[in-house]
Amino acid sequence: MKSFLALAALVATASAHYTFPSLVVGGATTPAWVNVRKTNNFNTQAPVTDVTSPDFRCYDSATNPTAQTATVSAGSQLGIMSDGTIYHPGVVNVYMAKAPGDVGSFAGDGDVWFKVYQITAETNGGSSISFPAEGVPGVTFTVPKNLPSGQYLVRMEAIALHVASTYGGAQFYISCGQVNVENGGSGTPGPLVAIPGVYTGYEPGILININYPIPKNYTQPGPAVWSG
Ligand SMILES: *[C@@H]1O[C@H](CO)[C@@H](O)[C@H](O)[C@H]1NC(C)=O
Ligand SMILES: [Cu+2]
Repeated sequence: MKSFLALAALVATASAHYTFPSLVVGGATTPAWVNVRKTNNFNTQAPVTDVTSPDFRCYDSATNPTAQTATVSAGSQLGIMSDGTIYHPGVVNVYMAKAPGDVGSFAGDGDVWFKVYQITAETNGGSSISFPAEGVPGVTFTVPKNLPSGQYLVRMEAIALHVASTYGGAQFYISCGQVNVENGGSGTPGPLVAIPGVYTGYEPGILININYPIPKNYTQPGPAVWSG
């Protein structure tokens, strides 16, 4: 009985966490880990907490994954879907990086990442803070219309802030999908950042107590969104 309860508790804990194994292309959710590189936590669903770790990029050092590349049109809707919901309170950033050639062999090294989408927190002068990304199954955003055609990594980053009041407490749920963008434009995405490198972990939106005192304002981590 005791071991059953321990197992039940473990399962309950694990089920509260999440991965992002699917894209949503043309309104259809792709099967798990087909167009998204399989992450180390595909079983445990455990987050990354070290923003300087090489695994902070695509969290796939142990799986050595290959993925298929999904075709999307610039200006169209692209989604990223979890295996449940974004259970914890927090915020979302979506980054992209252009591969010089085939994205399947692109590691994403260097200052190549730009932000295409975010969901931040809503504050109210210290009387309340809310997290629109909390509890949703996934996110959908517009592939920037002026994004040049070519192959890209798309990196989902859901930052859970429920225990973020000490350094390393914020939990990052991340994965990288592969897309081939068609019908693109001639924009110049930026600002460009390296991942890891984009955060130190001391940003006010990462090292934060969301409970007390209630934050008066919230600063979304990372560069501004490039909307093309
Ligand atoms: C709120 O704004 C102040 C002043 O700009 C800044 O110092 C602080 O870090 C911000 N807090 C958060 C949680 O973003
Ligand atoms: Cu958790």
